[in-house]
Amino acid sequence: MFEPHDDHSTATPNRPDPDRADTTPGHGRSGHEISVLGLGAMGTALAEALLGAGRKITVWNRSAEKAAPLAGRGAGIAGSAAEAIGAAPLVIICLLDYAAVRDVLSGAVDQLVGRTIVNLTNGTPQDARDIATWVEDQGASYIDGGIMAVPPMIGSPDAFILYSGTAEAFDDYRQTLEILGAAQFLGPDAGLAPLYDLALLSAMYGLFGGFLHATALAGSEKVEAGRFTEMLVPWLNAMTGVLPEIARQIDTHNYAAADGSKLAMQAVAIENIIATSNAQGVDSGLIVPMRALMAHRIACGFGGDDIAGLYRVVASRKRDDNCG
Ligand code: FVH
Repeated sequence: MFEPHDDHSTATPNRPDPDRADTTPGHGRSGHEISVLGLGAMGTALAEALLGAGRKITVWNRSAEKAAPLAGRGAGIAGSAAEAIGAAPLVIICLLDYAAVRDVLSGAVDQLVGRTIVNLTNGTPQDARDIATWVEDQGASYIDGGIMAVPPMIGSPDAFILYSGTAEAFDDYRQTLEILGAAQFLGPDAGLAPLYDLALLSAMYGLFGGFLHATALAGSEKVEAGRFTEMLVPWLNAMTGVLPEIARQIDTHNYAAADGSKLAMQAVAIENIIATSNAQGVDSGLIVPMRALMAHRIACGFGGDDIAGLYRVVASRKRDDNCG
């Protein structure tokens, strides 16, 4: 089943049909410019932002009922993923995982030729590289993306999205992609966007993990999370201000503590955090690995390093190789 948005039917293009041709009558089979596959929290936000910018879109979701509110706003509804892919030259995919993406694309081989696939699903660099090769073998262009925003931020100036893959296709559709959030292109290797995405998310989870542990520790003496957070946020803001200096130490391979905050001193504080967590009945699982990293670096003879010295330990999985 396919419910066209209008009746400007044209032949399916056999090559990507870029933004610069947006004023021509109709791009896909129904004149729709963009198809959005996946209407979870994020896919819905993406579709709403495109509709809000006046774009003609076709949407598809495995559970069809999620498409109904968008149909009410003028989106065309495709009855299958293959129909959605065939309906527009630009196809934006935002599903739970790459297994779902592979499922959906492999059922639409005949529709892929000439499309540009922008996959905003979270995955690994290898996932992205594998699927890029497969998609390109089917005659389509591939761009991988990492969304650095939560759904309510989509379309706002705070959202940014990382892209990598076919540069020409990205240039063609940059204008459209900028509707969703600031578009940052990282290069032709499709694996780069997921690599940056996962690295940024890793920093976020470190922050959230530290926040949860700190709040639980304060909470063990009935300090309310809200009250504690009033103190925590300015402290963390001050600490993020130190990150560029730590990055400089990493880039110059000069890890010596210049300001007196030596690892040998910090290891005592970490030990006290763990001992206090245990004494207060708080799980110390989030902080214990930090102690192990510090112990290793100190055992290598680098107790005079700043926290930046731990980069040497983290950056190599082989502990024997990172005492340099
Ligand atoms: N929401 C967020 O905060 C983050 C922000 C950063 C980027 N992520 C990534 O975006 C992908 C989608 O996330 P989401 O928030 O939309 O996730 P859900 O609301 O859980 O929706 C999942 C959609 O995937 C569909 N789906 C799942 N499995 C399959 C499958 N085997 N075949 C086809 N579709 C599938 C699901 O369909 P349904 O359950 O409604 O039928 C939803 O459309 C994700 O990679 C995040 O990491 C979001």
